[in-house]
Amino acid sequence: MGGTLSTSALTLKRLNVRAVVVPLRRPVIAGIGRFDQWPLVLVDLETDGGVVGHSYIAPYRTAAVPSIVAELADLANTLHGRSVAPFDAYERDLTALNVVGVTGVSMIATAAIDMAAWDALAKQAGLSLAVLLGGSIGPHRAYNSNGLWRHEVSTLAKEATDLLQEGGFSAMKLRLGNIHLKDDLAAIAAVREGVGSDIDLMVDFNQALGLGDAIRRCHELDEQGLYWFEEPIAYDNLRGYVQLAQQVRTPLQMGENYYGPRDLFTFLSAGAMHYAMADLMRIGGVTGWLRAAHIASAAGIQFSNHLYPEFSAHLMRVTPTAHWLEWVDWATPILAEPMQPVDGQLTPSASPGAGVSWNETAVAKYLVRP
Ligand code: SMN
Ligand code: MG
Repeated sequence: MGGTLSTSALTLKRLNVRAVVVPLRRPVIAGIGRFDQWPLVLVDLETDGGVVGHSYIAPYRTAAVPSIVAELADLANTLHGRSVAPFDAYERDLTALNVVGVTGVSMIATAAIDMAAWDALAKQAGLSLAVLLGGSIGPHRAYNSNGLWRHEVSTLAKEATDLLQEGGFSAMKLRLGNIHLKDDLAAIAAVREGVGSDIDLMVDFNQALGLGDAIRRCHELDEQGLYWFEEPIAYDNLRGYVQLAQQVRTPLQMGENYYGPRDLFTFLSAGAMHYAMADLMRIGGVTGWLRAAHIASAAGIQFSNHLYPEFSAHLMRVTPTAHWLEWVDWATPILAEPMQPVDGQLTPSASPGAGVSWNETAVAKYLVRP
């Protein structure tokens, strides 16, 4: 990592990690499980000068929080007294964690620190994160992902109408992957009954199907005018995705479960999908996103986010093939200044940093012991 001629003015003093479990307005029910509430690990990266970088990550399972908090404590030890340099930290963390694996908890902890470090750097510079990264502030089209889970079909038409109205949206995502085709068709019909056919309707199978069933199901649904088919089969079934991508007419969307930019490279270079997305917690924070976004852009593949709309809205501004922003408001209960969708678009915070800070009263209310 060539020399130490110049370093950022920020030196890490302490990493403060807390965990909250917040309520969800609508339970998340998908092929990967049911989640009635949502754990968030909150990271405060305190620096000598008083600047504090913030980030949160959401590991789905409350029971997984202690392992992530423990890994964050491990990484914090390696950072103490060092200059805040996200590139260097990312490389150092993953080199150190190689011995226990560089996916899973290792990447999640690396990503959480990386995001907080970028937030601190942007605050120190007095710039919004998008601007620090060389971009500008502006709105980006979003789809409302706050509902349409795999619950009772009779509720879907009304819920779709609600989702449309929550922020002037014209796009939303329905979760499919029922055992029988007729139930997937009924869910699509219910959404269309609620909001008509003019909206962009993405569908997400959350890895529910085997390859054979997926080939059949995707062919059967190809006539439905859906915007994308997301994760029909197990996310790591590379050969299966390559076969599916050659067969379906509706574009395949993949990537929320990729750990680090190389996973994206592997699937993209094999021709395994038509659209890509990244989840900041798994792709490796801001540093991992930037690398992944440039791989996607070089391949000419449109790139979306998965969750984390606050940081992702900044990163879309420096993503050459930026596609759709996924809007979820799941961190809103503990954020001091939550984002607000307007006319189906989201604009990153113009304040210095990423715009993620805590409503401490709410944090105290939802705090859990890690
Ligand atoms: C999803 C997100 C969060 C929890 C479960 C499922 C889904 C998505 O895959 O892409 O929004
Ligand atoms: Mg998904």
